Amino acid sequence: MPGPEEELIGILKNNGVDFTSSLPCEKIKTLLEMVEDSFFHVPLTREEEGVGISAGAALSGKKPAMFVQSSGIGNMINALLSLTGFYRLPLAIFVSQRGIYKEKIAAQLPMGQRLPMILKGAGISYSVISKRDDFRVIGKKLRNVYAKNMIHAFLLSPEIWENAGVRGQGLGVRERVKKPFLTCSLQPATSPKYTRYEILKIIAPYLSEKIVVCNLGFPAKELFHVKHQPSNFYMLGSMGMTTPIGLGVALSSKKEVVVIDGDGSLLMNPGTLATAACLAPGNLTILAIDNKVYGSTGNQPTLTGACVDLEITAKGFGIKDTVKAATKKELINAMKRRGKGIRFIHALAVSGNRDVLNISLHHLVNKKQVMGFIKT
Ligand SMILES: Cc1ncc(C[n+]2csc(CCOP(=O)(O)OP(=O)(O)O)c2C)c(N)n1
Repeated sequence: MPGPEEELIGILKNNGVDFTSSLPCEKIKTLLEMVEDSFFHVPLTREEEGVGISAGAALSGKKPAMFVQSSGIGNMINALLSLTGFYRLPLAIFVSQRGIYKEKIAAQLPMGQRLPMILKGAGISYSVISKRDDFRVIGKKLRNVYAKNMIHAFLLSPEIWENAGVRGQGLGVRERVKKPFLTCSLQPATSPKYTRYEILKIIAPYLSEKIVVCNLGFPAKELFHVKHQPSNFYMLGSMGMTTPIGLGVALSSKKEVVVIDGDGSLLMNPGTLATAACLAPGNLTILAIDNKVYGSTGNQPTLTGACVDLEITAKGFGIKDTVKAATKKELINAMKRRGKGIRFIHALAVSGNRDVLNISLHHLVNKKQVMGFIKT
């Protein structure tokens, strides 16, 4: 008997899906591997971008399908309504719905649980797919999407993939054969030595007494484990907001601010580097830990492994003080040396997460502690 992912891929193939794109969720990492292997697939930097790419593909006669997390729908709504819906273009959206089944991340609840109401309010039809039995409806709905030029969302519960046994290759990105357009064209001047966790350990002494705004997922959990202090703001959701939050604090406080961002998250909102460069608060350091993957959701490649150099990107947006760091010495020097303006540290990392416990601090307590620190 095929696994649920294989069954779903079969349904998509039978209904002519020929153009896919995705931004990962940990719960569907096996499905995403199979999608990438089975269809033309575009790895996205932001879910909203996928709505535009899918619209372009539909204009060329393709049958697009997207694979995203429920939080990603929040990034898509305007484009779905004023582009896809407005021009009556077809789009099937497979949504990994979080916050509804054995959810461990509290920040997933507000968006995940309200998703049906949000779709309803937006006039977007959806099907709840809680179990494999519910797959029966997918074929019919897909035919409608492409025949009647509709948007339809399939809300996939994490329960579907539970107990499905050993599935997919389960390989990290490094072992997977890269597609030709994902081959690396960049020759890094310096090569990564440490994982994100090891980098956090190296830089930890230089974070003391600073406001630290940390990227969601494993980065926040690892920082909590390596060096918790009342001035650390841990993100638990809102991917792409790390640098904007840090920028907001730096513009409103005299204290030193260190943003610990990730390549995937920074690429979701790269325009924030332009805003930061323009306003240039001298108390802001952006440390981008670049492991070339979405490390928190199963090591799916980001485009820093293909064609993007984050340091050059920051420079291009106008940040003058930038540096690459990979060795211990480079990382320490980068953290120690402080010019007058805003600074961007491109920390090169190897992929890999440390198996640490979840953050045992309520998010509102965290907020209170950070606000208390900023006031002092
Ligand atoms: C809008 C949105 N889309 C997708 C996700 C799922 N998600 C959580 S963390 C993460 C990966 C972040 O990657 P990166 O910033 O490179 O950090 P890393 O985990 O690799 O250190 C993703 C895709 C999310 N939380 N929100």
